[in-house]
Amino acid sequence: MAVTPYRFSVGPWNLGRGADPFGPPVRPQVAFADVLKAAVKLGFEGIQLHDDDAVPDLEKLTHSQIVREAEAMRGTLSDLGLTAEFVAPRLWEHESGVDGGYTANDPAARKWAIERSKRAVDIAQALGTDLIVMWPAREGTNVRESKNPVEASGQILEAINAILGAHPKARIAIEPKPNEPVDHAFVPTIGHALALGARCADPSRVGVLIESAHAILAGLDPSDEMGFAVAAGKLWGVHLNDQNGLKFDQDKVFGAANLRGAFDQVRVLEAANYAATGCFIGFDVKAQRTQSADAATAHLATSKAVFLRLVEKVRSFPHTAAQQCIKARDYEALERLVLEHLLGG
Ligand code: 3MF
Ligand code: MG
Repeated sequence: MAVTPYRFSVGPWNLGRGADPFGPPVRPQVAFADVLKAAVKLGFEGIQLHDDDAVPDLEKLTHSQIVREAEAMRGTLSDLGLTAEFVAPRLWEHESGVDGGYTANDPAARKWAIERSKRAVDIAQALGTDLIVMWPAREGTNVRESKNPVEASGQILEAINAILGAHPKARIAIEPKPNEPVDHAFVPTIGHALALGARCADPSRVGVLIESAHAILAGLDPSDEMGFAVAAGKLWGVHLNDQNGLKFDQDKVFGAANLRGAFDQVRVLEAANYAATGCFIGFDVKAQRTQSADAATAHLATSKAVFLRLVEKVRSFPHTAAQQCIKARDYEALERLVLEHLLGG
């Protein structure tokens, strides 16, 4: 039987300018057309888009202008053999979203957030995808007493229902993250995301997108988070990357901090036959600040190469020997087997 190849995707923000909270940009902005060229060159088929990546300045446009621009973007992508994976409403950069969108204390801001999310559904439909990614970035608090967590769950649910109501085919993948930019986020883990999905108007249309680093920031194992979502039939996207413990969100190259952890994630994806679902392998990785502009796509090439090497490692894993170790409850022998295999022995 032929093995379904993996499909890879990338977002324009992964070709960043190298700015961090302590210093300005060090590389010129990569023009959108060049992002697409780089994606093609690196063998990525899917483009992940924020609503305003797909339709710049969308807040200044009418509804029909937004749809027309999104349709034009679809043409631009398909001319290059690319396809839009998802659209994510970028609520966290707009002044109305300063206190969060769906859970803002100001009712006018909450209304804005829902309206903007519905526009993201229109953009997604015009781009030919049903998938909306919801990263609830500022849906949380820096001062715990500033919001009511019971009300916040209800407000997020209301937003989910509004998005689902915007189009009968719209599907949402919630991308949880425990902190950054807020201190405590209301949707920190896959368990929270799935529980919200189960309570919405149409649970069949809500799933999750798991980012490795976000799980690590929550003190969890990304491969177990993936396994939990797979068991529920809800793993609709991944943002593979790496994270060196509990720090700022590093978006390191996949496998760069914990190669065994990366192997374990690929192991779950392989066991789930993820490639056959048609869902994408996305990388949410940042180029290092020291990287020169002409080499600032290497982090993507390396992440993809590491992923494919790890697929081979999973496929060539000595399963029978592992089963014998497990049967004998000799977990030290299993540990050795895994490490030797990863070391190439
Ligand atoms: C932040 C993220 C985001 C989301 C993206 C898609 C900027 O930690 O991971 O990347 O992935 O906005 O929703
Ligand atoms: Mg991400």
